[in-house]
Amino acid sequence: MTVPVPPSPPAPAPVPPSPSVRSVATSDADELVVTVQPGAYQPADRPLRDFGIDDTYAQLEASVTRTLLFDRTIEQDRLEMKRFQEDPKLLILGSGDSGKTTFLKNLHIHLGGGFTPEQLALYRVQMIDNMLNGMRILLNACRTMGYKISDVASRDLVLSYMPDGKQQGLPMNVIAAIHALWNTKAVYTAWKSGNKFGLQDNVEYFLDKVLTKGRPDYDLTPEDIVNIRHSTSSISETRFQYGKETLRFYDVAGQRSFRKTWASYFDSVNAVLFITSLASFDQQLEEEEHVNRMHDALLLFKEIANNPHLMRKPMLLFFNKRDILERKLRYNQVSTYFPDYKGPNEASAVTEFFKQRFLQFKSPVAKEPIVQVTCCTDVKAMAITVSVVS
Ligand SMILES: Nc1nc2c(ncn2[C@@H]2O[C@H](COP(=O)(O)OP(=O)(O)OP(=O)(O)O)[C@@H](O)[C@H]2O)c(=O)[nH]1
Ligand SMILES: [Mg+2]
Repeated sequence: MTVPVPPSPPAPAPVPPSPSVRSVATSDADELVVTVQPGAYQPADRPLRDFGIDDTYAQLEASVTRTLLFDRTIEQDRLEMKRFQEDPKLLILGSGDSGKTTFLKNLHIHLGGGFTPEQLALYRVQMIDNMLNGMRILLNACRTMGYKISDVASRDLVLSYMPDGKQQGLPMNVIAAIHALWNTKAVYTAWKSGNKFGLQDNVEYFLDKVLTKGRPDYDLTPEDIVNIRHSTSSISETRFQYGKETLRFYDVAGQRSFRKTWASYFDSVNAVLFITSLASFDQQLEEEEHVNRMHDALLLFKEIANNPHLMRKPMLLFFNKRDILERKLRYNQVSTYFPDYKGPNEASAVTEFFKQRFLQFKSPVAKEPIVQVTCCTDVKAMAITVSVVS
């Protein structure tokens, strides 16, 4: 018996290959997603029903654009991941106020070609804030320590002035008041004891020149920018081109409460730069006032240097703020804070002492760290350090 063969259906019209059209299967459906290069698809090229889409051209174009964006994001993510894996990455660690962000600013100056107008405007706000707050902290310290301020009008003006948060300068009467107060014996005496009440290191730099730097028409210099203090509160990535390579630097927030966020970076970085402040031997932590900052930095270094993800990676160790150490040693004894220090109260011997204290915590499997004694606010001298790091 012969079974009648039904007539074959008409063969579908062959679809001409087009480089501008491709199909992508989505992960969760059999659905065919069509992506078209922008402007390449013309409705006359192929009827919409070829795509199984019964729709208007405008709707197709809108869906195509959406899909294209999605598709590009996947492609961009893949490329970004590849670049991330290949680019050298350096993690900058250390306690709060040790100079991590200041080092990064030097990278901007020496590798990055400077700052944008938006960054400069933000730095001006921070500089004005540093000047005003610096003087307020000094005035409060004078009250606590019983140093009498005779210029009551200037004091009240500085304590009551309310900046708007976007201030690019100070009013002339406030500038004059800060200048007058800065030149009094009471404020000077309080400033010398600044380590006892968490005074920022940059107060002298800015208040010495408040008459010019406080004005709204003053142009910031690179030196001003590296002296500004604004504590970091999250991890940021900055990329610099160095020859053919893209270097990625990660600046972290150094205060204790932020340190748990660092660990997620340990695995992927290629090297660590640990910065410690030599000026911290007589200071207490901002976040925990009974803890000496140098003791905190030593314990932190011990933890970092022996971390299983980091201990075999190259490490740079900066002893920063050598200029402040030199100044402090004129009126402060290291042995008061580190009774086991028996050497002379002089910068190079003290630096060597701290260097040995840090290096004793180095892991036995680690390579010798590259040690530099730095002053991150000395922009010219930092050019050499920046080239060593890069
Ligand atoms: N005189 C002097 N000041 C420095 C030096 N390095 C940094 N500073 C100042 O110290 C202050 C703190 O520096 P930052 O770079 O903000 O410190 P950080 O380590 O980023 O601190 P966090 O963001 O809180 O973790 C700023 O006012 C800097 O200008 C230095 O070598 N000498
Ligand atoms: Mg910082």
